[in-house]
Amino acid sequence: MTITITAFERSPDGGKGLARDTRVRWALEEAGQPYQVRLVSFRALKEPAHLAIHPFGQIPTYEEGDLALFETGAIVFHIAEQHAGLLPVDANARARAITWMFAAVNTVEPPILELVNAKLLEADKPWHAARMPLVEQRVRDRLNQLSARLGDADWLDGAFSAGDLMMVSVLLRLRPSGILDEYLNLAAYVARGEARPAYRRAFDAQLALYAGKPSNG
Ligand SMILES: N[C@@H](CCC(=O)N[C@@H](CS)C(=O)NCC(=O)O)C(=O)O
Repeated sequence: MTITITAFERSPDGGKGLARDTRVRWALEEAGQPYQVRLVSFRALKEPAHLAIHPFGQIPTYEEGDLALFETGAIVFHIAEQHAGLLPVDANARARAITWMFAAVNTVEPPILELVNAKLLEADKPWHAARMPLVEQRVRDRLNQLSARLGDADWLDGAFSAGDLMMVSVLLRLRPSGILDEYLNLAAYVARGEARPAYRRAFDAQLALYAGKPSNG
């Protein structure tokens, strides 16, 4: 059955791989599953046809036959459950990998998003400069903990899993801030994720769509 995902018609990052379709593409590449992409404009995101598959009017979505999914955590989990390579076979190791997926989107991504949004949407507010150190500290608090847990391991829990795929994807959004590079082991962890052939294919596929196109629209 054909898998169709959605992505921005014009990505705000111009193809730097920070839009969340990249993590779904990456999971599909790791799983060796072909897919097609339907591009959606910002206006169409909020129109009934798209809202029928994504109640919050966002990308990415995932469609396969009768199944329509939204939320990257759920989509990557579904892909990992259906195909080998992203979740360990051992039941306890599998449960731990799933725990890391939740940790990525539920515990690590929120302070990172707060930072991204503060820079993007609040820079003109009179309280912006006073608030930024607080927002950055929340990110560093989480990274201190994650960095301590990762130590000098390659991946979070043994072999690479969907937990790492989600965590690396979440951390990537921090790179432009420079904070990621304060943590040598986390920066190396992200670079290991980016070096995976499946990630490269996913990144290149989204870049090919946006290269040379204006990013706003
Ligand atoms: N929690 C959602 C977040 C999805 C999300 O924020 N998507 C962004 C693109 S990366 C989007 O569609 N933004 C446009 C909008 O919210 O209008 C997920 O992980 O899938």
